[in-house]
Amino acid sequence: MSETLERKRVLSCIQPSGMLTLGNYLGALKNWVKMQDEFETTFAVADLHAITVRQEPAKLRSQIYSTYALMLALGLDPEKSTMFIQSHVPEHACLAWVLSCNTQFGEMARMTQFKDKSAKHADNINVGLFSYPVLMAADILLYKPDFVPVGADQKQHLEIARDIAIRFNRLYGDVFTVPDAYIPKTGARVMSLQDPEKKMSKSDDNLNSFVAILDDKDTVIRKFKRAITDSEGGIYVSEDKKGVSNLITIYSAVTGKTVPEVEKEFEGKGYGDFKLAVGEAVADELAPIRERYNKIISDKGELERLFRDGAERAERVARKTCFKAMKKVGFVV
Ligand code: AQP
Repeated sequence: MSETLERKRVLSCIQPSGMLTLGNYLGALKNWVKMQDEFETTFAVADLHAITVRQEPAKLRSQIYSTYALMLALGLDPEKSTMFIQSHVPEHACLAWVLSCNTQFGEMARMTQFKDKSAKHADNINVGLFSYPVLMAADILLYKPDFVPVGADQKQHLEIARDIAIRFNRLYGDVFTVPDAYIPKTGARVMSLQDPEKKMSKSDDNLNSFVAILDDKDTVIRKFKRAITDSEGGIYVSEDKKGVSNLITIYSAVTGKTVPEVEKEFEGKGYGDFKLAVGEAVADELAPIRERYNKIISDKGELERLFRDGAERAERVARKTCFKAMKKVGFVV
């Protein structure tokens, strides 16, 4: 059997709900790039998910382009991976409906992200926000992946996707592969620079709380200089020093140095020097990405060709699974 046939399938998606952050990069995309050589990989820009929160249409459109372009700039390769925009493959919405009718209200009501997001967007607690995990289950199950890379915050949603798949298979026969969580060996959980109790998020209203991958050097350094630390002074990882610990995690992820090595490097130094070093290391890592991005985004025609082609490839797989599920529930297909 050829090596290609033996490769396990992996799928992951990212929402174009803002400019991608250092958290998205260190926690997800940096690993996706590595996975391309080991797995058969599928990556989507999850625009359907983004509208669970109110988006300004022109801004959303531009963020969809920039998210796709940034995925390319970071090293995702359409020759190696299927890369597409979720709304270009209508089977996502179609399967989500079939799965919605096989998911219980009570299961959705337990989702902590719904509770968090509805608290944050109290003026727009829409049905899509509530049933978001069913759409996520459809995103996953359509491509029959063996693994789905998930951060701690998405674990509950993968669990529900597994439950939905198992139940559907039991009721209607074998349609879906039940995927496992993939916890990458490396991959940092990056916290907000302004509130290290919260994860760094691209949709945070406080622009100083996150570093966007496309921020220029001065902005990156300024944001790190303003990062919340503490008044104790030592540079080491500790539960009581969440701000400093977060900066150490970031520095370690960017430089490849271990945490003890970082602690040793900054022994006896002040927060000012430390923050500057983290800022410079991050800015140096991001500079070439920004350069590649600027080139890619300036050729819209090529970008469109790539994502249309990706959607065609994705749909060939998605259509098969979706038709099978539709047939099983009794539709005439
Ligand atoms: N702070 C983070 N640290 C590590 N990993 C992170 N991810 C997101 N933030 C961090 C990982 O990035 C991938 C894509 O995430 P997403 O954009 O689909 O949704 P999200 O997790 O909700 O990311 P954001 O930035 O917080 O978006 P908004 O603000 O729109 O909700 C996922 O693998 C995620 O774990």
